[in-house]
Amino acid sequence: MRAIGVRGLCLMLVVSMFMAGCARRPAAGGKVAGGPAATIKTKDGAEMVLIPAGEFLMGSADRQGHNDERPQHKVYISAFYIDKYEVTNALYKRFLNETGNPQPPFWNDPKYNAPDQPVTGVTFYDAQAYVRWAGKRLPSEAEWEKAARGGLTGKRYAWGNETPDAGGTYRANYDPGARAGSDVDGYAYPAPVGSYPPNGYGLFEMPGNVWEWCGDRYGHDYYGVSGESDPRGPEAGATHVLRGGSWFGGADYLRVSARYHLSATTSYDNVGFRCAQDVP
Ligand SMILES: [Ca+2]
Ligand SMILES: [Ca+2]
Repeated sequence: MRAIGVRGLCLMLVVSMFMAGCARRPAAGGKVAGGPAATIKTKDGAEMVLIPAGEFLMGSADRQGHNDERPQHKVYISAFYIDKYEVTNALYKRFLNETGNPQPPFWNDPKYNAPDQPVTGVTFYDAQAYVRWAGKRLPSEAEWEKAARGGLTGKRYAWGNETPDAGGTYRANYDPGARAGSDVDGYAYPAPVGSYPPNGYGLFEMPGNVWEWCGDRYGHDYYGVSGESDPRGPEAGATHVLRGGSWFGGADYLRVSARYHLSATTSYDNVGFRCAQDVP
C-alpha cells in the first residue's frame, strides 16, 4: 500500500470537513425537524410557502380602516401553504393547454401577456377551475390577510406603517396618483412577479400588482359574527372577496386589512389570484 503523504492527508481532512458541513445543512426546501417543509413545489410548477399555525389580529382599528374592516378581532388559522407569487401567465398557459378553459380577455395584449406577469382578466370561476386543476384551493380571506401581514402585528401595510413610497422607495406596484404618474413606482401595468421586496413570510406582491380572489363570499358585517377559528366567510352573499389592491388603484387598498368584492363572473385587467393548500 502506498503512503498517502502529508498532502494527501490534508486533502482527505478538507474533504471530510466539507462533507460534514454538507451533512449539517437542512434538506432542500428547508424542512423543519419533524414538521412540514417550509417551502414546496406543486403540480402547476408554483413554489409555495408554509404559513405557520397561530392567532393573528384581523381587520383594522385604524382611523384609515373602512367600516367593513371592523371590529378588529382575533382569528386562529391552521398551518397552510400559499403561493409565493401571483399565478403567472406562464403557469396559466399550462392550465389552458391541458384543460381547454377559454383564454382570458387580455391574453393577447402585450401590456399584460409576458410569461412572468401575473395572469389578469380571470373570473372567480376561472380561478376556481385553475386551483382544482392544480390540486389546490383559493385562500380564505382570513388566510390571505394573515399571510399578507408577514408576521407583523397591527401594522397598516405588509412592511409596517410607512407609506408605500416612504423615502422615495416604492414597496408595491400601484397607482401613486396623477401628480407622480402611475409608472413612477417602476410599472404602469402589471409588473413581473417578484419585482418588489417580499414580506416577512417571503411572499411577493401580496399588496399591489393584481387583486387576488379569495375563496370566501363577501359580507360587509361579517367580522361582527365571524368564527374565531379558520373562518371561511358567510354562507350567502352575491359577491366574492378580493384582496391586496392593484396597479390600477391608490395606496388605500394596499393596506393589509382592506377588502374589496366583485361578482364571480367579473373579469378585469387588474384581477388575478394565487393558490393555497392544506398541509398534508
Ligand atoms: Ca404602478
Ligand atoms: Ca397582489
